[in-house]
Amino acid sequence: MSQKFSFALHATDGAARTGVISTPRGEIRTPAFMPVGTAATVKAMMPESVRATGADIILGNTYHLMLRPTAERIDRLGGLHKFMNWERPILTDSGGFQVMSLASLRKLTEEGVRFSSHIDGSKHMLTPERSMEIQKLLGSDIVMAFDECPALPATDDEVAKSMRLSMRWAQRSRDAFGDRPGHALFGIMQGGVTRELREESAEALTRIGFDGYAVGGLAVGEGQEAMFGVLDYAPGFLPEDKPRYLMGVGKPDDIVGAVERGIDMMDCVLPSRSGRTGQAWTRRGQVNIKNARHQDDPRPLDEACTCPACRNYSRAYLHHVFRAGEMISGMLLTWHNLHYYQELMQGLRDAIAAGSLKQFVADFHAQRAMGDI
Ligand code: PRF
Ligand code: ZN
Repeated sequence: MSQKFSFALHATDGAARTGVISTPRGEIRTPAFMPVGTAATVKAMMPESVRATGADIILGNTYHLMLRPTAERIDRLGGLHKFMNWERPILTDSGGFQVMSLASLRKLTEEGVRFSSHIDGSKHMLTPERSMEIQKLLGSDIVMAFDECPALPATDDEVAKSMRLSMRWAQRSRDAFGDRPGHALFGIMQGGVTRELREESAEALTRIGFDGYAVGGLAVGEGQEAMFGVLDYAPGFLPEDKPRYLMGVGKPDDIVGAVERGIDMMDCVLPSRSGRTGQAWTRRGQVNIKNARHQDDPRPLDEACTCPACRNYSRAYLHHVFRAGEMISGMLLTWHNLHYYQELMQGLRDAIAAGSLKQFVADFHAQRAMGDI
């Protein structure tokens, strides 16, 4: 019985890895994609449907839940898993990144960050200690250290100062988290696109010691080439025997490139958010269901896809319900997109296990180059 948190690597192919993270709430097959459930729901999806797409773990947000309905209320109601009816693992982000992108009147100090809620303007303070407390009240299985993610472009000096603050916060997060068997704490590497800063950050985190390591501070406007440039070396600075999580990534081709470079976990709002704005992701690339070319098309989005949107509905229907503003539009496209993402992850895991990742990636790009049907 594995009641503790652990990571077992099963196979590697080049820098890519496949394995299993074991937690008391179930196993997470890696490389893993985590759908985003910001406000205690993966928008437009029932939890059993999220599971049916193949997700082993979802992500929740400290920032949103502390403001509404509050971490204390979720704790009184039995924790986030029970509250939202998702029994499997949940990873929670620590809040700093969302404060910087969503809150107003932010004031950053050594202590933490003071801000006004984007919902009602109420004033709050997040510190490493408070973030650890909130994530504990939520009952998170994988807790993220409290960090700061500078917006790029920034000077090397700004990125270095911010990274060193995040490393001091990482130590405070570690101290405040304490020892919680079955729950994991992940550190977050920062350092922008500067190799020396990434290396310094990785060393600081490794010295503190975490159950897993995230690569933060990427996909913030630097572009795919610069991001892959960092991923060519950054995962190699981290312990081989711990999971590596690339935060907030990405498009299907970002995911494939990150996995090729040694990333084990990712999350992104893209499949769920774009499902609600009429964008579908398929083997052949992106499809805009709003486009009039679909209005008489009796074919499914993707005849090879086994999701409910593709098994039971035509492009003409998906086009119609989107145009009519019907709720089933977001439900069906989100389901399809999450199904596509999870199938991509399964394909990556199988290819790594078989030692055929190069061929898988070549096929992936060749199919996309063909364009939509
Ligand atoms: N830090 C945290 N959450 C994040 C990021 C980060 O750097 C990113 C960057 N892509 C997304 N989410 N805590
Ligand atoms: Zn489908």
